[in-house]
Amino acid sequence: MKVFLISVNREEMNMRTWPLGAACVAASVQQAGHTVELLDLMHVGDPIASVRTAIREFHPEVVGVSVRNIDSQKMSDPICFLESAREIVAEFKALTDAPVVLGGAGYSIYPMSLLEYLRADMGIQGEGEMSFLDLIDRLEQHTDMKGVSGLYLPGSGLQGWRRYEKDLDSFPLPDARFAADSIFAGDDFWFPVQTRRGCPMNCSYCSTAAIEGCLLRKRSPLTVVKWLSEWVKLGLKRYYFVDNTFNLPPSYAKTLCEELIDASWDIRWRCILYPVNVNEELVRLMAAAGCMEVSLGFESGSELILQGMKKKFSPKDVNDASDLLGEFGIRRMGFLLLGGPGETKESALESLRFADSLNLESLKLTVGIRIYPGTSLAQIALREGIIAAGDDLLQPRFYMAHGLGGWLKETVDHWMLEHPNWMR
Ligand code: B12
Ligand code: SF4
Repeated sequence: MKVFLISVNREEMNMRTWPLGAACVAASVQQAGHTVELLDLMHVGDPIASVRTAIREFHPEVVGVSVRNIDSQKMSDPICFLESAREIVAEFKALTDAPVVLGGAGYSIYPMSLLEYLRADMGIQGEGEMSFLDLIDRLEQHTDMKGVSGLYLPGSGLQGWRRYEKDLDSFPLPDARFAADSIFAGDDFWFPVQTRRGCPMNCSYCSTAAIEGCLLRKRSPLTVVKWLSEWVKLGLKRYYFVDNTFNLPPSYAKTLCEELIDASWDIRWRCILYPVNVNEELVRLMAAAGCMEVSLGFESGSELILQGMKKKFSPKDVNDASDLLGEFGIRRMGFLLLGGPGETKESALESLRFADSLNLESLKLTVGIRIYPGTSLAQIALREGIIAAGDDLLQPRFYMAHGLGGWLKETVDHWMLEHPNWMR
């Protein structure tokens, strides 16, 4: 079959990205012997014109649409990205009979409401490698869709329970054919690499369980290094480990670093750390393996707020991790999430002072927390009347502690004036 995959992610950022999720699905489709093309609209000036050209030149029999970001997650200036995605789906529907199948992180959070909103033919919640192939086979053989794992159809909903592949090594890794030439130009591109999926940490506001599930699943470190070697050969020197928690489990993180050290490549990488078990042995290995920056998502400096967010670390853990990383010359980008349940002026100031005391290289502040369906934050917001029962939360809705909004915004603005390395 001729399969066209398109990433509709249009968020503008300083950092260039590559649609890793769509590329993983494309690799799986290619390995099964289908013809596949991938178009990343992030780097395209006129998306509709690109879609028309693709249909004219490729004549797809199935179209997969990868929806990653729903909105900017900014309470003060919420930008919803769904309108352009809807136009793109409409263009496909107008110009071809090929079924349009949704997937991706954003889609997985809203499998039914986004299917209806974007007016697509079907959607697959969760990882696409197996389910999308199953779907293509059934389309090819004209058999019915009952039982396709994670598949949603308009009107009838879920067709088969989601399955989570435990051994990620069984999935092919995307190759350079799916990367735009532009990512090889310049040295500001951080090539995304995923070693693990799923997160068991269950933070109160987080949507990751809907996207990847709660069970941590891995690729073997050897497979990861083998994959990286292909990209290193092509000249890519910067990598971004997009795993939710690079350091969990610690034994995996250490083995991966050791493999990278053994490979002796001249590469640099960044990753996301969960501030527990960040000890000297790990940080030393990370630094030796090429880690130059970590995202340290501590979100608050108040013990009470951290407990409310269901974080399993204390401000002291964050402080210790941050100091160690600093000692080994690893840049630290911190994250604060202010205005959640229980937040008061005192706790917000405690967090700002705490972030200040860490002397981080940079800090991203978010004021007001985006409410995602199925989270404990959504339950709290419902109880407090911030959202209504039945609100699918597709249009951005935010939690802000009662009476704190205006004060918090002004206070954060004031602190930012004095901290040029802080951003929103
Ligand atoms: C790493 C990351 C980043 C990095 C990206 C680095 C890079 N070079 O790529 C950075 C820091 C830049 C980033 C920025 C942002 N991010 Co971010 N990010 C992530 C993270 C942790 C991992 C994404 C990833 O690469 N996953 C690995 C790939 C393989 O998985 P995947 O894309 O989900 O694909 C699989 C399935 O979804 C499915 N699939 C994908 N496409 C398709 C298509 C079809 C047809 C099918 C059937 C299946 C399918 O199969 C794939 C393989 O199994 C996710 C959290 C998460 N766990 O998903 C958040 C996440 C995607 N980010 C999010 C947000 C909000 C942002 C920002 C808007 C934040 C901000 N305010 O600035 C920006 C936007 C940036 C942009 N340009 O899009 C949200 C999106 C929520 C939403 N739906 O709106 C997430 C989900 C985090 C969260 N829980 O809130 N991010
Ligand atoms: S550790 Fe990160 S990915 Fe995991 S539940 Fe918490 S916020 Fe989500």
